[in-house]
Amino acid sequence: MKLSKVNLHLISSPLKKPFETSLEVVRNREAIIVETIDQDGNCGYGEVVAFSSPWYTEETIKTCLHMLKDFLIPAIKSKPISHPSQLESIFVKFRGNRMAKAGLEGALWDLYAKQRNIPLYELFGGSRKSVQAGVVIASKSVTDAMFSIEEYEKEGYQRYKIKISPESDLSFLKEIRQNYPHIPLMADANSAYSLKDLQHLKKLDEFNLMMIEQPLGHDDIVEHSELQQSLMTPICLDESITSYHAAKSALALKSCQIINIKMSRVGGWMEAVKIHNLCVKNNIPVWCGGMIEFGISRAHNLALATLPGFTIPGDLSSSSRFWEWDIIEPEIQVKNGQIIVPHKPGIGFEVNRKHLIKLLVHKESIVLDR
Ligand code: OSB
Ligand code: MG
Repeated sequence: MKLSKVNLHLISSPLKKPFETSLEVVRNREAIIVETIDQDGNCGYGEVVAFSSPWYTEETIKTCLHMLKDFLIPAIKSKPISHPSQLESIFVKFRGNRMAKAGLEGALWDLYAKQRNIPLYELFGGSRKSVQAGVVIASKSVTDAMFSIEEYEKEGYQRYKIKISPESDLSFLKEIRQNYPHIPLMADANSAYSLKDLQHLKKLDEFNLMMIEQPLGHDDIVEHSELQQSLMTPICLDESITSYHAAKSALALKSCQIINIKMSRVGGWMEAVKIHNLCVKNNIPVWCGGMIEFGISRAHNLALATLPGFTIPGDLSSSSRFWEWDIIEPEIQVKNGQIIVPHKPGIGFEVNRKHLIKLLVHKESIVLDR
């Protein structure tokens, strides 16, 4: 691929408003924008979406910087690559650290597609011209959540996801269903329950939810299987699906009826597409999860969601959902509940340099040729 340089941009931005989950309140977001440059000056972009602390996965922005600088980038420096699919065998000797890998892998796929002058989704068989938009409501106040739904309704979102916990679930869901009996609604627990809550969880069946996401342990597959047998509402797994093999186990044990695919959580495009193909073969619908990310990661997600198995609206919302300024041009826009997929080469969006510099905390460059 005639690589010449990798730039790592550490950026930081406050969220428009706090994102409140059962585990953590996110007020500020850091990310690493990975920029790979070839000898002709083409640039590819990826985004590392680990959080500043290890509340969602074990990785953090700092562990990812360490992995990129001390292992992943040196590995592609010592072994020149002609195609991004080679990363799978180059990275195999480094366990885990999937978000760090996904950030670099994404940048190389974007660069590769740009070198060939084709949209990235075409390399993976994506074909959808627009994707359905979904939004997440993450507030501990019912009043605030109701206000948010009213606002998002104006953009026509096709699916609403609320964050729940055993303390607040029934009051939130009752209030929402009283006011919006028919909106496509799902709930994400981020592991807030255990099997002891079985009788309580059964009460959620009456709210006509599209699914309940990751009710039990973040690393569990077996107990979700037990729970699914007692619930009418489909279970969707998020945190537990860390790889193709985890997805295979979940399907074998019937632990879920739906899978949330986040390419960052599973290590990048290749693993995400393998999980997608497995799910298509087994008639398991998938949707594209979000990470409160900036536009680079959202652009990759948008491309991923054009694949045929992505039949449920994902966590794909507008740039303005989280950010005063996003770092891509144009920003991601939701119109009538849809996001148009750009057909320009690579991820199809330009980097907004002015905004990137405004959010920049630290930059490092690693030279690859020679
Ligand atoms: O559990 O799906 C989750 C955001 C950060 C970490 C975990 C999750 C989320 C979301 C998606 O719910 C939010 C978004 O980016 O739209
Ligand atoms: Mg989730």
